Amino acid sequence: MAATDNSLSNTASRLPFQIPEKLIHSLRQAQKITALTGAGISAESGIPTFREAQSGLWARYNPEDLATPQAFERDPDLVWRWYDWRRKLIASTRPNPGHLALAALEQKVAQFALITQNVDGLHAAAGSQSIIELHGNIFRFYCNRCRRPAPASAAQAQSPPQCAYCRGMIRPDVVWFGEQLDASRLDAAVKAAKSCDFFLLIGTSGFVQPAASFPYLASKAGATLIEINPAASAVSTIVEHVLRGPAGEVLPGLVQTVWPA
Ligand code: BV8
Ligand code: ZN
Repeated sequence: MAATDNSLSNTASRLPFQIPEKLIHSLRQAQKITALTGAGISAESGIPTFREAQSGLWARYNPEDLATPQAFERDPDLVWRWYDWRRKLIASTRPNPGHLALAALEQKVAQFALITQNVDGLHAAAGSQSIIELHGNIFRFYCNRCRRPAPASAAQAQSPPQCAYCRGMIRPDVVWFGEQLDASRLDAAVKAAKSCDFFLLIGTSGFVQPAASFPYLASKAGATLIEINPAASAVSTIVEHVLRGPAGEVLPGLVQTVWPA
C-alpha cells in the first residue's frame, strides 16, 4: 500500500514547528538514511506503547515481566493469551500517516534502511520495503524446543500448540528479554546504523538494548541524528535535531517539506 499524497500533505500544514532551512537542504542531499522506530510510531494506530500502562485484564502486568522465556516456561497459557490479545488488537489497527510517510521517504532517497523494534508488522502493511524486524513479528511462530517454524494458523489456538515434529511448545517469533537477537538481523542493523548520512530516531524511549546503542554507533560514524518524539528519550542528549511532536504529524510534514511531491 503506497503512501497516498493527500494522506501526507494534509498533515504537513499542521506542522507544529519550523524545520531549519539548513536541515531541509542537507536532507535533500542525503544519499543514505536509516530510521530506527519504536512503539511510539504505532501509538497513533491505537497500539499502546510499552511505557504506557496496559489496559484491561493486562493492566496489572508489566510487559517486561511477560516478554521473557522464564514467564513462558512458568505460565505458557498466560503468555500465550497476552500475545493473543495483542495480535487481535494489532489486527484491528492499520498503518497511520507516520508509517505511510516512512514508506514514502524510502522512495525519495538512494539508500534507505528501516530498523524497527516493533513486532506489529505495520511498516510492511504501509508499504515499506527494506525492513529489519529486530525483535521479530507477533504473527510468526516457531517451536520453543526444536526451533522449526510453525504455521501462522497457530494464531487460532487458545494455548501454545504442540510442535508437529518434537511436540515442543509453539511460541511467538519475537525476541524476549534475555534472549539473543537473530545474528543476521543484528548485523544488518549495525551496518545500517554505521553507514548512513542521517539516522532518524522515531518513537522510541531508547532504553532497550542493543537497539538503544544504534544511535551512538551512527553518531560515531558521522551521521546526523534527528529525533521524532513528543517527549525526550534516553538518547535525546546526543541528537542534533529534535522534532518534538507525534510521528503521525511530524513525519508527513518532514517528507512534504523536504521532498515536495
Ligand atoms: C539481549 C519483543 C543479549 C517482545 C522486545 C545492556 C544494558 C542494560 C540492559 C541490557 C543490556 N543488554 C541486554 C539487556 C537486557 C535487555 C534490556 O535492554 N533491558 C531493558 C529493559 C533495559 N535486552 C535484552 O534482553 C535483549 N537481548 O540483549 O541479548 C544477551 C542475551 C542473553 C545472554 C547474553 C546476552 C532483547 C531485547 C528485546 C526485547 N523484546 N520486544 C514483545 O514485543 O513482546 S522489546 C520491546 O520493548 C519493544 O519491542 C521495544 O523494543 C521495547 C519498548 O521500547 P520502545 O519501542 O522504545 O517503546 P517505549 O514504550 O519504551 O517508548 C515509546 C516511545 O514512543 C516514548 O519515547 C514515547 O515518548 C514515544 N511516543 C509516544 N507516542 C508517540 C511517540 N513517538 C512518536 N509519535 C507518537 N505519537
Ligand atoms: Zn519442535
